[in-house]
Amino acid sequence: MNELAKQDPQVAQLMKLEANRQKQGLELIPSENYVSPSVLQAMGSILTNKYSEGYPLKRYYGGNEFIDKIELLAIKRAKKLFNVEHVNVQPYSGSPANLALTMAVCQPGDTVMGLNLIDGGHLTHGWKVSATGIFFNSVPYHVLSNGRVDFNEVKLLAKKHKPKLIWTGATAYVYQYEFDRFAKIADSVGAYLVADIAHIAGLVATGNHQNPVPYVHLITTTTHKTLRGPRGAMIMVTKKGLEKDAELPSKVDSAVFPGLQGGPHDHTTAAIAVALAEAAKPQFRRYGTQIVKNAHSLATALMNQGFKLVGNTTENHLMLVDLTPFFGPGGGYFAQYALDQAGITLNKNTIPKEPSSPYFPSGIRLGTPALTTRGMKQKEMIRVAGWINEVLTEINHYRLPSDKKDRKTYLAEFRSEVNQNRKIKRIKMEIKQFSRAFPIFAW
Ligand code: DSN
Repeated sequence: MNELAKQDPQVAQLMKLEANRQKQGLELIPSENYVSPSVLQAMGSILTNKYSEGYPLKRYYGGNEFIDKIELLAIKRAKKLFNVEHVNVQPYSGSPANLALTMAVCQPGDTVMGLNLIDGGHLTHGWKVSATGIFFNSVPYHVLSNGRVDFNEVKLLAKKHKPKLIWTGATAYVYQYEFDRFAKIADSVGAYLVADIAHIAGLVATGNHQNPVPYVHLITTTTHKTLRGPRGAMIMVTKKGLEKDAELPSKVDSAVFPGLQGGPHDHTTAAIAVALAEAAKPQFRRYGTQIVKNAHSLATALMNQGFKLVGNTTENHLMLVDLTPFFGPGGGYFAQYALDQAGITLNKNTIPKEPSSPYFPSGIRLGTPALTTRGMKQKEMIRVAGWINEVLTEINHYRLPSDKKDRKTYLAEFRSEVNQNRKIKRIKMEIKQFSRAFPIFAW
């Protein structure tokens, strides 16, 4: 029996159940992945015992001889992998990284532009309830009905509002981010341009996405999505960034610490270093290519089953399905819940020109990074699309009540019916059986 199970059987049992859920289901949330045993080992290590406020060789605590080496190694690996001039590996995760970046180049009240949340953008690109929208003047841009960024609007807004900072990047965007087009606009108004590559970092590292480095001044990324590292983040400064503002590295570093954070999470830093070394290997290059092939295969299979995909395509690792033909407005909730019961995890998500609301959106978002880590290929994607179709066809008679008062009872009945549905139970068993052939640490 391991130590945790002996000392705290309650937590150990819950962790075991979660491990089983991860093993026996199909993970299609495009921002999730499975880390390697090495990353896991670095993360769950004695490095968590240490305090290291400050930066390598300039700490406010003693005893950082080895921590300094670990952080410097992570920085060196990140600089090499992404071909950038400066890297800060200390942000706790993507949201603090994005707030720190905004603090680094903007004063409170300065104007920032980012993709509107409902259109697929991220909270920290200036959404009104995020600190980045509360303390800064946020001017969001939008997508067209095909889901593509409306570059005419970006141009007009940038000219009118003269933003200090423009974000590119998204959480639910099925096309390549067009860094070159953004750069023309940002440069024309003298704005800092930052690429948030959290979703696509692994694809950028493997050459499966346009590289932002020649076009942007700054890059932020989480390290746990397609990059397949621990839950953390990095802020990077490019050569173009240094040319615009030689102070950018020190502005970024002091915004992270002491501006926003205290001591870095040294166990995460070590795990980031490990993940960056893995991402530099040839098998990771093959992994990046396979993610995109799988996404293409899944998108095609879904469309062959009659699903309506935003943009009728995917150019990266994720796709958005417009479920209004299935459920009318607000059906994302039904789809997410029923698929979850069948062992398929994905997100309910807004679609362009969303006719309902973010909590009851009309679409779903799904992607292939995690299934690809398990070794699945195009053929398996066809099977996955088949199960999604079976589950959603089974529940396509549900409709979200337009009167909010009626929703609680209706949804409780929906959940109870789905929980008892024999077909969904049967699919769950099939998926459990199927998943056995794809162990989580396959590579
Ligand atoms: N929460 C992440 C996602 O799922 O896309 C973005 O931060």
